[in-house]
Amino acid sequence: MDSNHIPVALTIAGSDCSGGAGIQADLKTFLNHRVQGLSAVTCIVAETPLEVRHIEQVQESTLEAQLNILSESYPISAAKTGLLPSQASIHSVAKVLIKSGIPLVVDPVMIASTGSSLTEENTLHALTHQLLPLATLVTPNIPEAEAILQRSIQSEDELVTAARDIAQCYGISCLVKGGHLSGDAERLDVLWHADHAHHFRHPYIALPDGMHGTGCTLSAAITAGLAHKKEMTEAVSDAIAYLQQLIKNAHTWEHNHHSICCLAWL
Ligand code: PXL
Repeated sequence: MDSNHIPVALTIAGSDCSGGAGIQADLKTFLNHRVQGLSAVTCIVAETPLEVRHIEQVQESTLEAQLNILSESYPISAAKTGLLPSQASIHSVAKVLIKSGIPLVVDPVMIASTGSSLTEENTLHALTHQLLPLATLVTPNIPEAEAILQRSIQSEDELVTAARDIAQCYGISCLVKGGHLSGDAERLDVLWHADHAHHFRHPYIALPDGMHGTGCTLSAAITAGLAHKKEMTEAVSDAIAYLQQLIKNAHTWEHNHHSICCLAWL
């Protein structure tokens, strides 16, 4: 492989018109990692980090047409899923990916940082039964891991057992992000991979008001690392360090008496 090689990665996610999350965050992250980004749009969300106002789902046939033409046409090295708003969208993605064998990172997006639900009620079952068995890695935060496991997670020990149980249940790797646990100084993310727990401890940085898209950006950075053929632990470790830098240097605008901000992709 020559040093000019540019791997191709695919994101299957929703469009965030404010550009901080979803497809837009993923493509910016791929670009920052020297990865050619392809995208299949699952829904169009009218939102900012402060408000989710409207969601329109893309028809199944439109989603499948995007997935089919891309998988026929490009040597995709890795793929990720973000917001899959319905059972039907999960079914379409599973149908195309089951044939592909492409390394797949699943970010099990359910709720926006505003607290608004982004998915139809019955999607969790389809996600766990149809998509997780096809994944290489799933990247839940604590509320998402609690939904998958149907139990609460309240300590770092429970973070480790959650990562292990999800990984073993689906025969995949699992990164549970501990950002929602309390404490001032540090946060722990736990990767269960190849029968071992890997601990990633990092300083706690409070997210500025009006920020979203950290989960999308982290999973896209991991996907970019896998597209570059990094080992899983290296891809995860590098992606966490990358996201920490972006949060530290986030850019804030004042407008109409509120603050709104964006990760520092530039
Ligand atoms: O941050 C999760 C997320 C993912 N994808 C889209 C979103 C959001 C949050 O708002 O809008 C499209």
